[in-house]
Amino acid sequence: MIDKNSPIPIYYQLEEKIKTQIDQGELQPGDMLPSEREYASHYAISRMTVRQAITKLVNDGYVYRKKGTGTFVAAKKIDQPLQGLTSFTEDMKARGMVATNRLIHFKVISPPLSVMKALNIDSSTPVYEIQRVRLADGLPMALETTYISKHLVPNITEKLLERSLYDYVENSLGKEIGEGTQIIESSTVNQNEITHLNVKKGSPVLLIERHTYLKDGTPLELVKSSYRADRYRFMINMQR
Ligand code: 16G
Repeated sequence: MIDKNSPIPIYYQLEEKIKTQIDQGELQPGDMLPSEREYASHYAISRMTVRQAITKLVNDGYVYRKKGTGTFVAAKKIDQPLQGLTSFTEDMKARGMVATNRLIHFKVISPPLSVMKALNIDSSTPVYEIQRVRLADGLPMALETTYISKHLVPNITEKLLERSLYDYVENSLGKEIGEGTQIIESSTVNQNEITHLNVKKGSPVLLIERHTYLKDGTPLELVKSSYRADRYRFMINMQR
């Protein structure tokens, strides 16, 4: 029950209660939450307080509101470890999900300065610019733009981009991927991300820039991705 004499705010008690129900599986992804009115009368608290708790849960990605229908439990966030240098396809496979890709654009360009620097090439080196939506079990997770030198990774085709790029580099071209660096920062979606990630204006995203190198030190790729912050969390193990 809710303890009205507790110094813990009532909205927070309700929020924690609903969170526990979600974590313990009493409320499953896709389930509709009771209405504000039902919560209010069940716990004898005000609707304003209920709204405050639910708004907090919406902002933290636990539930989402559907206009004119109600509030629903959101899909669980994916916890992505930051230790290994893995591909999207491998990440999804590791958690029993199926990765698919939707190709947005694919062309050969003359590289802009930032790409020249990242790939250590000059402006005369043609570069593939690939934009794909990465989906897990059919749900869009990230919008990813990859720059990769055409000389280093030749013969990329639309068909191939339906599959794993790392698999092509390693198993078809026989090149060994060595290491990468990654920068993660927060932002909100732009118009392109709203369209392709199927989210509302103002939704949070995690912007990731990855620089990947082959074992011999040659820069392999520059990748700029926007991950849905309501679907993804990054996890790091720390030792002392
Ligand atoms: C991940 C990588 C991306 C890489 C891709 C290869 C991040 C932020 N990005 O999405 O740099 O190009 O995997 O995936 O993790 P694929 O082999 O499945 O095509």
